[in-house]
Order: sequence, then structure tokens, then C-alpha cells
Amino acid sequence: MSVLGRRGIHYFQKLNSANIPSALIEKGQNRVIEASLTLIRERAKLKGELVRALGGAVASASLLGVPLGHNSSFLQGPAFAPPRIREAIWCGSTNPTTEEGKELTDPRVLTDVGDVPVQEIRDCGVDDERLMKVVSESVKLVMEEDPLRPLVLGGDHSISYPVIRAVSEKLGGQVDILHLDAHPDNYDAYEGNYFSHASSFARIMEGGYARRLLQVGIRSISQEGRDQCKRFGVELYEMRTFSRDREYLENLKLGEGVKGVYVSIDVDSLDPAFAPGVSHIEPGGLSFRDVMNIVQNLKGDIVGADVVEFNPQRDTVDGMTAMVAAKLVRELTAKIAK
Ligand SMILES: [Mn+2]
Repeated sequence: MSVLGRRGIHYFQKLNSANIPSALIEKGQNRVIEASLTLIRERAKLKGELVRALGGAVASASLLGVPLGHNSSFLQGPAFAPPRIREAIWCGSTNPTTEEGKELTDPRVLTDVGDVPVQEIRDCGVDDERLMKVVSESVKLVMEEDPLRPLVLGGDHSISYPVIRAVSEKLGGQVDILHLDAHPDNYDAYEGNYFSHASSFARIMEGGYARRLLQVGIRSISQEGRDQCKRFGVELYEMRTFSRDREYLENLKLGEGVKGVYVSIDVDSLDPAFAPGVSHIEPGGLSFRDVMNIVQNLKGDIVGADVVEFNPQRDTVDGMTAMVAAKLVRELTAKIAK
């Protein structure tokens, strides 16, 4: 792959030329970030007002897109996923209802606050530490508007770190995490990148945001990955023993005694036969119904969720994986909304 292809989906101009005062750049970056947060704040506020005006709900899912792909170690296509997932959620080929019958057109069930403008912020020279803070801040703005709960559209898996950090900080305590993935994503700093999509769960566990972390669907794990699982006390459920673990995983009860349950679904947890549009094709994965059985039977208060690593640049021409990602989002909506 070319260097440019690996570096990014946009060519970003260098803003820090020697003859430009750094204060000028910094002030401009602050204005752009403030404007980005203002749009999300106002959209979340409006959607919260709408839900409450319709009679309210105990909990309601609200989509927040995070089109970020540059922390991937391989391909960056997940940056293009959120609009493709939205398009598939509302595709006329299927009813706008969840399997158990919740109406997705009802704002008390599902709303949308739009995307964090990741590429626009990066184009202003903002570094990843700051960008991840903007992602966290955006999640908190959604949670500010009771009863909205964040249902995040990735993006590569690096976004789960700032999202879960925000959920835990906002709720004031730990959550239990159900993480479906072919990979444990717990490297200390993959290829030197602290924010790598292969390191997000190391950051989450170091931060103390999770009491329990259950990783399900794992079938590509190195020795470092196994060592890190031991270090962080991860409950590791590998595909090679799935038939043995199935009954337990299809009857999970999580989140009691903590602030609730967070569900993170990497689309590559599914077998590539079901979801070919991912960056890391790893045979031997879960079927779509396996994932549904685990998610639909899960008992617990779902305080947030994400669907990550869908790569539209690798999807079939008819967008099969987009529909798969969309259905994951729809069924997570059903779990959140009550
Ligand atoms: Mn993965």
C-alpha cells in the first residue's frame, strides 16, 4: 500500500509552519471544536425535548456517528461507515421495526444526533488526544439529555475507549462490558500507537472503567494478547470453545452492582460469510443468529453501545454488510429502549 494510502483518507495540510504563530492555530482549533460540540449539544437537546414531549421513556437510543478510521493498523474504510449504516437502517427493503416489535420510527425508541465531524477537526491540525476528548465530550452531551443513551456508529475500534470513558465518567462508576470481536484489542500500544484500534481495551481496563470485560468471538490472538487478558482479568470466550460456552453466553446477566452494561460489537466478530465488509477478514466466527441470541437474551440495563469496524470499501456491491451492521444497531436499539 502507498504511504499516502496508509496515512490517511484525506491529505491534511501542515498548519504549524515556522512563521505562523501557534496561538493563531490554537485559537482557530478551539473555535472549530466549540462549533462542533455546539451542533451536537443542540441536536441532542432538541431530540431529548422531543422524546419528553411525546410522553417520555425510561431509556431511548440515540445514534452518534464517529467517522474515524485513522487509528486502524490496516485499512481506514470504517471512517466512511456511519452514513452507510444510517442508509441501511432506513432502507425500504425491510420494516422499520425490531424483531420483537419496537417501532424505530418512534423517537421515544430511536433518535439521531449526527456525527462528530472527525475529519473536519483533524483537518485543523488537532491531535488525537484532543480529538478523543471531543468524542468523549460528544457522548456526554447525549447523556446529558435524559432519557437519551448513546448508540455509537464507528469508526474503527479505537473509538470505544473515549466512548466508554465518557459513559463511565458520566454515570460516576464502572460498567460491565460485553465485547464481541475476533480480536481482543488489548495491545499495550500497537505499532507504537497509544490510540490504536488494537489497544482500546487496554486503555479501558487501565482507566478502571469496567468491572467485568467479557470478550466473545475471539479467534485471532497473540501471546501478548493472552498475557494482557490475564493482566486485566478479562473473561475470554474463544470461538474454538464456543459450542461449549454457548449456553452460558446465550443467558448472560450483567451489570448488577455497577452502573449498567455497555455492549461493543466489532462487525468482524461475525464470520466473513455473514459480514464480508470488514478490514480484518477472520474465518471461523459467529453467525448472525449467534450474535442475536447473545444480545437479545442478555439481561441487564444497557447504558450504551457501539457497532464498529464495518468497512464499506470492502462490502459487496449490494451493501450486504451495511445491512448486517444496521440490523445490529436496530437490535441494540431494542435492548436500550424501554
Ligand atoms: Mn476485530
